[in-house]
Amino acid sequence: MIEKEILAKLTDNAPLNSKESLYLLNECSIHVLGEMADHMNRRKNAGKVYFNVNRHINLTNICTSQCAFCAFSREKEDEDAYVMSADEAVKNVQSSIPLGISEVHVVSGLHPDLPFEYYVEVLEKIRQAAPGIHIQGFTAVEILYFSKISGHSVLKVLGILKDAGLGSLPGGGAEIFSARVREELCPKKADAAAWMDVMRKAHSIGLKSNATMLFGHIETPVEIVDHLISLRELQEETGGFQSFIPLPFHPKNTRMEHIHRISGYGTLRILAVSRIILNNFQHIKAFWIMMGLRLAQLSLHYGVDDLDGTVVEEKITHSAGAVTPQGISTGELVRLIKDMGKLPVERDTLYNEITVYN
Ligand code: V47
Repeated sequence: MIEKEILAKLTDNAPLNSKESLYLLNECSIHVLGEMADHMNRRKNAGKVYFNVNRHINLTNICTSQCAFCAFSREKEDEDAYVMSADEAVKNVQSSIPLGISEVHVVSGLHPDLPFEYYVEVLEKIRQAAPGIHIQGFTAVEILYFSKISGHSVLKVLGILKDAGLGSLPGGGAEIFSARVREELCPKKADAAAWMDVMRKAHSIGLKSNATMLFGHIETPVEIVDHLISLRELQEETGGFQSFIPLPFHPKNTRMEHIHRISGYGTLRILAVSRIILNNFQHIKAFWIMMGLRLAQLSLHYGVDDLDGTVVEEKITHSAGAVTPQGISTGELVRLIKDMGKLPVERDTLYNEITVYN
């Protein structure tokens, strides 16, 4: 009965309520979920699967946040703590230009003493050295931190960064919005309302962003559904989210090593449910670095229409035990997508099509 009601809503592109969403997450068969998610995805994106050629840069691993799920962060005194100079960041970008990158993705720890001006300098120097490359940088949590260390309002911080070359915001730092989970996993981190407020302000000045959800740890199905519905409501208000990226938790080398990694089955269910609940998001992205290539490939039939990416270097998940390669060539990605009967499309950050691989 409830499945019938859900199907009727999906046909009308009407938003599902919490009860219907929980039914999908907890009870609905994976086959039905896959069918619904794939149907919705095909309606939104036809058979296209997008990818972009990008490079991730993590300016520093020194972080005051000390989140329990993070294996990347270090204290200043640690032997393997590092900070890149602005010039080193530029060199990293330049070394990837021959690989055809159209985007650089900059996310870092909350460093205790780097001034806000350092981040502005990084942007300006990257823009100067590589003017054609879109800079997607700084999670909402970093933006709040910049506001704190600079004394500027969030809106002013965003304006300064935009003027210095920032093109859009990544979706990190959202974790799970539940206050209960944040209290346990990341008590020092900005709360859900603050994360949303940064996104609202970024969207209001024309900066698009992504959104994420870290799952497969201590969250409950209700908390997953609440997270997704909160994002859908904010998207209804601003329309500024481009894609949603569910991130499966990697426990290795974290303070939560006792948790078993979520199964491929569980991951596919969450991807499919995300596609179905987020009916006003155009794109659902699989970060194959965290999911593994094979599962990411399979996810293309469970609502995913975007694969990130031909990354050259990734530190956050690899610190937490990911065994996926650090990067993948465009050729490999194209083959992987075609093998699933889908049409590979290289895109830029704002989803303009660069090459369609017919
Ligand atoms: O916020 C940290 C997650 C995020 C672990 O916007 C972990 O296009 C799994 O947000 N296991 C940062 N996940 C990365 C991120 C991202 C990645 C790719 C694309 C985009 C985008 C954004 O990584 C953090 C946190 O949720 N994370 N540690 C871990 N052990």
